[in-house]
Parts: sequence; structure tokens; C-alpha cells
Amino acid sequence: MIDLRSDTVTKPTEAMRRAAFEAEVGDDVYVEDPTINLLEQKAAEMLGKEAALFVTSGTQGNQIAVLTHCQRGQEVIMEQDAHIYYYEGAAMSAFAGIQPRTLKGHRGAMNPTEVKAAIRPEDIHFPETGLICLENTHNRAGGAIVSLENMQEIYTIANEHHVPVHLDGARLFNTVVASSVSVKEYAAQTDSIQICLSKGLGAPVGSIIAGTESFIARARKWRKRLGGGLRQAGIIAAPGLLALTEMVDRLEEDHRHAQKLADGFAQIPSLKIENIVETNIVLVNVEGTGHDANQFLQELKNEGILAVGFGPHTVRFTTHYDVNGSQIDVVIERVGELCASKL
Ligand code: TLP
Repeated sequence: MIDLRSDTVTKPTEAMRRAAFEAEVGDDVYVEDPTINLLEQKAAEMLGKEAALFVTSGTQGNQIAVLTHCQRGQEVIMEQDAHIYYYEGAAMSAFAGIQPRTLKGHRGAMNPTEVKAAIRPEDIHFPETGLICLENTHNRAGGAIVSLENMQEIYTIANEHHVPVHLDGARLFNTVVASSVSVKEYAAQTDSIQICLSKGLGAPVGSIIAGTESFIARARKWRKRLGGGLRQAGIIAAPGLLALTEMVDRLEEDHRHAQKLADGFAQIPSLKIENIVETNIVLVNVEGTGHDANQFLQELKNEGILAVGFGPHTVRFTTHYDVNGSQIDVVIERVGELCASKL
């Protein structure tokens, strides 16, 4: 199978497995796991934040950020297709008692003027705006890069209104590699940030949240409350360290593969590329084949290729470390044959 469902499917490298085996460990609830401490230190330093916390997943990191920033009954502003709203099981309502306020973005970026207008003035009828959430790259916008300028404008507005900003940077390093803007510059436009170690960076598990010392101290308590207090978890943090130190630059290869895939699919008359491919995600509209996304995915599977549905007629292909250039050629060829013959 050539698995293009997500960059979450990557398996840990040999070096990661070795690092896990050899990791020095301790009890992380006592902040005594040397490998986790090192990972958190390294991550904070890379992101230019005072402190960082290792969490089990991107979803846990995002939700701990919401819980730490907000009070029950507040409102959180986010783009209408943001992962934190679309794919996290309404966790912010279920756990934090938050009301989401969604704005339609353009290629994942919210309009700063609309963000400003959505911040609630003091009024007995209104919830207070507790947080603004951004996402970069933006998953459902097809791995779109949200520009530094857009983030700067929103952060300035947020500061003027004393509203914190959280960035879901599950794929922020894809943005960094594709945009030649440093990770610190993006992170500087946020009060807190979540980055995934287990997507394109290839670690088997884990995310980082980062912010001020006081934010992270409170986040650590929320992580514990949620049952996410870790013990000898240096074993899973060690691959995360390699994810940050060894795996960032190679994301460029995933971007080249995605571009190649999009160029190849663009030659197939019944397919239409829906996104401008900037990073490692290609969204393909399959309506022209006369099939819906699910039927198309089944045909693909019969050809040994996996992708995921992203809408009634939209299929997402995501490139990653475990798919090489010749497999990309095979995918283009087989999809071409499939569309020419059966679809
Ligand atoms: N995204 C997954 C699915 O949940 C859709 C994927 O295959 O793309 N933020 C963003 C922007 C994400 O894309 C994801 C995962 C998360 C957060 C959540 O991370 P995990 O899966 O570690 O909870």
C-alpha cells in the first residue's frame, strides 16, 4: 500500500527507535525525566518561548491551551475550518465550557478587520472573547501557509483588546521550510503555540505546547487534570528530540513530492486540483470521474493507494517521510490509468 492518508502515518526512523531504547528516564510528574526536560528546553529555545510542555497529541495540546487561557462562558474566535473546531469533537465546549465563534477565512487566513469586529465589547448580554486561535499551515485549506503579515495584524489587534492568541502549529515547520521565515518570527505573533512532533517530523507520538513560564505552569496542571501527567515517558520524548533536530529540513522533499503529484494529477482531465499546493497536501476534486469521494477512495484502494475524503467530492493526498519519489510516480501512473479506464 502507498499510504497518502496523512503525515501522521509515518513510522519512527531507526535512529528514533534507538533513541527510545537508550533514553534516560525519570518520573515526569516530578519533572524528573531528563529526556522530557531536554525536549521541552530545546522546543522552547527553538520557538523563542520561555517554556514548553510535552503533551500526548495535537488535540490535547490545543485543548490544554484553551483550558489554560479561558474561563467557562467565554467565546473563542477561529477560522471556520480550523482543526480545533472541525476535528476535535467539540472538545472546547465539552471540557472548557467555551462557545466557538467561527469566521470564514481565505486560504486559511482570517481577515484581521473581521477578527477585530468579532471581539466582543463589554455588555451584559455578551460572552467575553477569551482567545483567538490561528492555524498554520491550515489543514482543510490544503496545507495553506498563513502569512506572517496576517498573523502580525491579528496579534496587534488581539494585544490592543487584551485577548491572547493561540497558534495550532501542528504543521508550522512545513510553513517555515516553505516560506523561509523563521519559526521564531511566527511564534512571536502568539501567546501560546502547539506543534506536532508526530506528523511530517516523524516521531511516533507527541506534541509540544509553548508559552510563558506562568502559562506552561498552569498548562502542566491542566495536563495532569486531564490524566496526561507522564511518568517515564522519556522513551517517547527521545524520538521527539530527533524530530526537532533531524527532521525539519527534509520537509522540503515532501513539498516537492506534493507539487509533483499535483502536476501529474493536473494532466488527468477528470480530476481538478482544488488548492494551491504550498506544502505537503493536495486536494483533488473527483466529481469529473462521475464518482463521489468514497467510491473514488475504494477504487484507489483496489490499486494499492490510500488517501482520505475531505468533502463529498474532495480527496486529500498528504506526502510524508515514508513515501518516496518513485512511489509518487507510481501513484500518478495508476491514478491516470484508473481514470482513463474505469472512471
Ligand atoms: N490532523 C489529522 C486529522 O485529525 C484530520 C490529519 O490527518 O491531518 N491540528 C491540526 C492542524 C491537525 O491537522 C491535527 C491532526 C491536529 C491538530 C491534531 O493532532 P493529533 O492527531 O495529534 O491530535
